[in-house]
Parts: sequence; C-alpha cells; structure tokens
Amino acid sequence: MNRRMLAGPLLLVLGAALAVVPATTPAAAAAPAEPYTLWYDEPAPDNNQGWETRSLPIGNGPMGATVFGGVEAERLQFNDKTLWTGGPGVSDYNFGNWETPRPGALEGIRERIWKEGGISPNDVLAALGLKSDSPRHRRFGAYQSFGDLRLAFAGLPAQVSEYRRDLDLSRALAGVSFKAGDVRYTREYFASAPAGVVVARLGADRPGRLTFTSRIAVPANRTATAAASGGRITVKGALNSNGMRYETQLQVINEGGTRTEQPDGSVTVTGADAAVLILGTGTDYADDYPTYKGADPHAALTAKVDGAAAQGYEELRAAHEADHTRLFDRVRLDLGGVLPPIPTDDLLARYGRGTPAAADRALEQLFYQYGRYLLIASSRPGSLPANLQGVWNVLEAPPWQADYHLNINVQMNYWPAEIANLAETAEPFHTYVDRLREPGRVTARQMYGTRGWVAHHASNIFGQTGAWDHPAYFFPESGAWLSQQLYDHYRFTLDKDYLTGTAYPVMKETAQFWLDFLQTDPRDGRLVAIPSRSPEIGPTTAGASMSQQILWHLFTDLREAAGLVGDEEYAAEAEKVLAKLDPGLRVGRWGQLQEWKEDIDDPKETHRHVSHLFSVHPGRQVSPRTTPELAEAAKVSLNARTDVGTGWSKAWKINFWARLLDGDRAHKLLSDQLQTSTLANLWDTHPPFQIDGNFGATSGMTEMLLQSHLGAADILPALPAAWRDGSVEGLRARGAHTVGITWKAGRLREVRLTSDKGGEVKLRNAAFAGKVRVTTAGGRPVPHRAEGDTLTLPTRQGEDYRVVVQAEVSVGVPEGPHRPGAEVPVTVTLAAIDRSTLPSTRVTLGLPQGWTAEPASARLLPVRPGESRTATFTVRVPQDATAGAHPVTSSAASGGWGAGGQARIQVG
Ligand code: FUC
Repeated sequence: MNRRMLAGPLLLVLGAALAVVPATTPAAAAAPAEPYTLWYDEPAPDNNQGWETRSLPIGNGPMGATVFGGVEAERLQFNDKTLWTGGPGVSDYNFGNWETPRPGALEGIRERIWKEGGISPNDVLAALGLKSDSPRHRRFGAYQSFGDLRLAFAGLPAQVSEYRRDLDLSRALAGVSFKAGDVRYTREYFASAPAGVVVARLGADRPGRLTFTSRIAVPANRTATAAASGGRITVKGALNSNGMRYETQLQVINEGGTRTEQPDGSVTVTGADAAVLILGTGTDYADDYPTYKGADPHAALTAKVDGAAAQGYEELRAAHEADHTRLFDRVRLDLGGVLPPIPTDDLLARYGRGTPAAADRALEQLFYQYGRYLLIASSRPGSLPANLQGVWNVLEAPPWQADYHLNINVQMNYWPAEIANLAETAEPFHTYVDRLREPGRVTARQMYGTRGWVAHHASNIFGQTGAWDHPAYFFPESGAWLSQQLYDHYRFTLDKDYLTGTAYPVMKETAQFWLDFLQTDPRDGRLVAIPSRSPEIGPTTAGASMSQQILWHLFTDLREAAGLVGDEEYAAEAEKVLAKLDPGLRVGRWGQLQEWKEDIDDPKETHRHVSHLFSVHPGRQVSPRTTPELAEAAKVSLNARTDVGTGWSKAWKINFWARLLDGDRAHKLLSDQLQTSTLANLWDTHPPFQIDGNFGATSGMTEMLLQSHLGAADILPALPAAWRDGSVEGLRARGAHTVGITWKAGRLREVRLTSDKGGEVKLRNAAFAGKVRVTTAGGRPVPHRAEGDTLTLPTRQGEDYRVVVQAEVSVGVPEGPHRPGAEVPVTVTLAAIDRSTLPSTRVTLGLPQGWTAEPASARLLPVRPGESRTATFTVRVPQDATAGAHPVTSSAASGGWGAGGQARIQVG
C-alpha cells in the first residue's frame, strides 16, 4: 500500500466494498458478475521487478500488454507470441537433432541400464542429447519482449490524489485514474480479440487538459527504424539472432487539441480532451515447418490497425466486452467472499493472518477467476499456446526462455480449460501438439529408429523436438502425456469430428513411437520404457512409474478411441500392449507409491516434481474410490514430499489432494500458494513468475468442487471446512455436461445440470442416499435411480435439470468435556429443507463400541416442508471411555431413502 500518494478514501471504499451476493438459484446466477477486480493505490515501479510483481496484464491471445500506471510517465510493455530469437533463421538450427549419426548410442545406454540397474542421467544425455546450445539458447531461441509504449504527460504535478490502478477481470479492462489539482485523469486499456489490437483511451474530465507524447521503444537486440505520420507510429526491423522481421504500429487519435509528429517517430498531442491509441504487432513468423517463415507483417498489420481505428472507441470496447464476457461469465464462484475496501496487495498480504474469513474467501474467488482470465487473455484460437509466462514477457533472456516445457508446465497451463468451461482456449494447444508431429517424426527416426513422433522436455515455436545434453531434457513421454489431454477434450465435449480429425491421429502416431520403443523387461516379461526417468529426479532406469502410467493412459485411451473411430486394428494393437504393459503402480517398503520400478524412493526427498502421482492427477488409475490401497500409498508419498515447493508444485498438490478427497489439505495447499508463491499482481511465482501455477490452482479449486474422471460427476468431492456455504455455476464434466452446485454448512443442497448431448448422467454425493427431488428447470418430475451415493438420471439434449436435496439430518451434542459414566442428551433433527414432506421415519444413533443410547431408536412423525422434528436420546459414556472426541452418527431411514448426520462427544 502506498504511503506517498494518499488515496481518495470515499470513492475507493465504495468502489471496492461491493459485497459478493451469494447465488443460490440459477436466476441469481444469471445476474451480473461479482466485482472481480484487482486494484492498487500506486503504480508499478518502472523496472523489471515492478513489471514482474506489480504490472497488470491484458491480452487477446496473440498479443499481451502490461500496465504500469505511472502518473507522468506511463508504460505499457507489450508482447506478440511469435517474436522469438533462434530457430531456422539461425544457420545451424537443426530442431535439436543430431548433426551426425550416432550408431549404437541408444543400444549402448539400454545395455548399461539392464546391467547396472540405474545409470546417471548425465550419461544418457551425453550419448543421446545435442551438445549445449551456446551461447545459451542461440539456436533454440527465447521469447522476446516486443517493446514498450511510453507516454510522457506534460503538466502533471508530482503529487496526485485518489490514485487507483485496476484490472476488472469480468470486463477485461485495465484502468488508471487520479486527480491532479482540479482535473480527474482516466486511462482505460484493453486487448481486443475481435480487433486483434491493444486499445487505450486517455481522458480528463476538463476539456483541453490532456497533453502527452507517445513513442515506442524496442530492446537493443534488433534493428529498428521509427517513423511517424498521420498520427501513426511505425517501428520495424529484424531480430539480430535470426532475422525475424517485426513491425509495430500505434495509431494516435486525438479528440480536440492538436497532434504533431516528430522525426524521431514520436507523436505529441497537445491540449486535447481525450485520445485513443491503437497498438498492433506483427512478425513474419508462420507456424509452418520447416522454415517457420511467412509474409512480411506490414500489410496485414496496417489493415488491422486501420480497421480498428475506423471503428471508434465505443464500438471497439463493446465488441471486446461482448467477446470476453461470452467466455468469462460462464463460470461464477461464490465461496461467501466479501471484498474488503483494501487494495489487492494488502488483501494478499493479510490473507490467512486472522482477517475476516469472508476477505480470505474473496481473495480465493478472485484468484480462481484470475486463472480463467489469464487463460482467456493468453490463449485464443489461431494463436500459439500460452507459454511459461502466458503471453507476457519483459526480457530478452527470460527464465527458461519462456518456452514450452513439456514435462508438466504446458500441460498444467491447460488443466483448467475444460473443467472451468473455457474449452476453446485449448485450441492453440491442440494445434501446437499436432504440428510438433512433423519435426518429431525426424527425431524419432534419427534418435531411436522408430516410427511415430517424439518430443522431449522442452520446445520452442520452431518445432524443436530433439534433446539437449542437459539431464533434465530426457523426456520422450511428453507426446503421450500431451495426447492424454487431447483425448480428454473429446471426453468433455463428445465432439466426434475433433476426435477423428485431431485427437485420434495424434494419439495413434504417438502410440506408433511407443510400439517400437517399448522393450520387454527380462526381470518379469513386462513392457517398459527404457531409458526412463522420473522427471528431473533420480537415476535413469527401466520403467520409471511415471513413464509407465502415462503409457497406460495412452494405450487405454487409444483402445477406447480406436473403437469409437472404427479403427479395429489399432484397438486390438492397444489391447495387446495393455496385456503386457507394466502399469507403473507399486507400493514400496515404507508404504509409498513407488517412483521407480525398483523400491529406491528416499523418504526424505522433497523434490517439487511428484511425477509418480500422475496416476492420481491428471491420470485416473489411482483413487480412494477405486483403488483405496494405492490411494493410501499415494498419500504416503505426497506427505513425504511435504507441502513445500515451487508455485506450480503447490498447485499440482491442490489437484492431488482434491483427487485424494481431502478438501482441507487441498485448501491448505491453496492458502500456502497464496501466502508464499503469489506476487502482488496475483501472478504465480516459481520464483520467478511462471504462469502455470495460476492455471494449476484454478484447476485444483475446480477439482475440489467437481470431478468426473471416474465416470460419474462427483459433486463436492473435496469440500474444505473453510468453504462452508457457497455455490458455483457453469463447471464442465466429462460427458458434455454443465454443472452448477449449491451447498450449505458443508453439505450439498442442489445440483443444476445441462447436457449438450443428452443421455444418461451419473451424479455422486452422499446426499443422494437421502431424499432428493429431480425435476426439469420447468418443474416436471424426472424419473431417476439412486444406488447408495450415486444418482442416475436420463437427460435430453439442452434441457436444464435440478436435483434438490430434501432432507437434512443434524446431530446435536452439548459442549464437553463429559466425564466417563456421564449421561449426555443427544438430539437428532430431521429437517424438510425443500418442498417434499418427509414421511414418518425411524431414527437411530451409531455409537463407539460399548456406548449405549436410550431409546435404541425413535420414530419421528412426518415432517412438512420448511419444518423439522427432533428426537432426543440419552447417551451413556462408558466408565472406561478414553479422553478425546468420540464420533456419534445418526441415520434416518424410510422406504427407499436414508440420510445421516454426525457429531463428536468430547470426553475428558
Ligand atoms: C521444469 C521444472 C522447473 C521449471 C521449469 C520451467 O523443468 O522442473 O521447476 O518449472 O520446468
């Protein structure tokens, strides 16, 4: 919080104090979105650290920009996802492939692994990797800052009041406003996907008071010419590294006042009422193997900026907002959050430190939606996928080149896409994977002598599929992991054309690689990957758990998909592999899920990668619901790893604990991430800034509320105590369903469901063992089946359904401690919480061994809607009862349904 620039108190308080209204019905859910706004009372410092921790990001997919908000010197740093050094423009670029053949290299490594059990990853990469790319990443390249739009305002005092810089996630609008003397200045920024440009409007509430000079600065690692005419600044040139041509144009449109162009390529506006700026970028990159080169960007860029300039500000903004809200508004999350009237950096700093719970919940809601916002802003159809920093980068040499890491990071970027109802944002990711196949075929043939395609641990925008000689780089499983995500898109959408045209060809060609690469393990006759390494940890062996688990998913999915597209031959091929494949699941000597085929896990290892739990998430081999022993082993492994880790590692752990059905632990990891791995602008930090943790957290929070990887839509599978009351709208479940959920006091109240394709839907929650009412939105009763906690109902395409819980049972226990031998009055209350009358019901208590209740059971008379009835029992605490909390459960059951509650009796 800023001490120097005093915020105008009243305006800010009112602006931020709008409470989040809990949405309990679909009608309320359709109301305007909550104030999902990040705001600050100071600018971001004008340096790299200020950029990383405090600038506010906007983006339209291909382009991104960050707002600093300086009063006299405003800075908009901007990016275009195609501007990279390296690649085919560098004469000796070779897609990471070998320059000369290395006969016997793979066989030599395999022989040593069979003989020695495990060998050093350095040896593997020395034999199979490409000599280091030096100077660092000269050929591989790195994502580049495009430049900075600099605005120098004349006549503003050093001291201003009522300063506010904000980012409204629901409208994708960034803003700056302050008062200088008697004039209020405002700036509004957005990145329009329909127009393909970044737009700014600078205003003042008194006529003629806006005077500024705009110019564009670009980094020094390129040639650059700057010119200005007709209010249009054009800066263009080529990167020194690879000759990639780039161009940026800024159109300055003044309302009132005068405009002049200077020979240095800057434009000055004097005495205007307002001004609109339109910024566009282009390069001659094309996603086109092997040259990756397209046309000079000038013509297309000019047309784009001309087109946007012709539209006018209001029209541009209306189209932008309509486009953004179409995606953003699909999901609403209410955890009972109420934003307090404090800046977001203060909200974050106070999180989990005894502030009102409603403020913490508000930050969690904001963080959740920020993940969705960032995905919309950095990944739109027709552009490259979100990289390690989404689309935002201020440096010439960003961390890890801001590239595409394929051993978890790019996968994690897209975890929220389906479940958080942004499936179309994954299109760039699908296309990217699809296009990697062409270069990947060459690498597969050269390095391993196989069919199919392969990529390793990291790639660029130029089809790098080979491996560097750094030990982290050996990860040929990346393609199989990527394929799993492509097939999942089919599971969520049931889009047969996508399956046939995109996912299946990728899956099949990936499988071809593995059909040739897999070897029979002489120890047990099973098929294993060799060499194989658990990402970035331990020795290189045969059949590390993650490799095998990923391959189990690949061939299991392939068998299913081949059946769906009618490729019988490959369905049979997959079946054959699965019969012999080592599934990578073993419980080791300290009860852990083994990370390797050999029982060599170190219980003290706290490495950030927890790759052997791929089977828990994003995989589906291990779950407390289906494989309880393996799930226990997974918990042992995860506990040993501890809750520490980089931002993305914590985010992954939210997903793990959600899948292990431990909502409180998942929530603990979320709060750890917010407290220790989140920057003031709510970007995730590894450290440094790395965006996967933002996406992973949004995914994990969704997994706490809804899971569908085991067939049924599992409702509130990992609800933490901290999220006592709430609702969520618009989540997606596999099988092409949209799901809304309302809960109260930690228990399910209502599920809202719409099916894109109709068909039978299975829902899972303990409440379904009790009495529920299932209707269409119009109130027509829908026949359904209940078996234990699973409810099955037929659905028709596009129809809305409501499943409303009718009965709630609660147990009342007087506060303890109670002495051994004491008689404790325990009440069981049955409430008819919706419209059904609950028929006469028998109520019983479940007590610890040796405890007794009087009476043994009680009969309650019918309960009318909105009313409740209570039975009272006298529970005797045995003389030998130990001190501590003892569970008491209750059940109420009547013809075909039953419902339960529970509490604890404290003995001491
Ligand atoms: C993987 C991780 C690192 C980092 C990098 C970008 O290699 O092990 O932690 O996230 O990707």
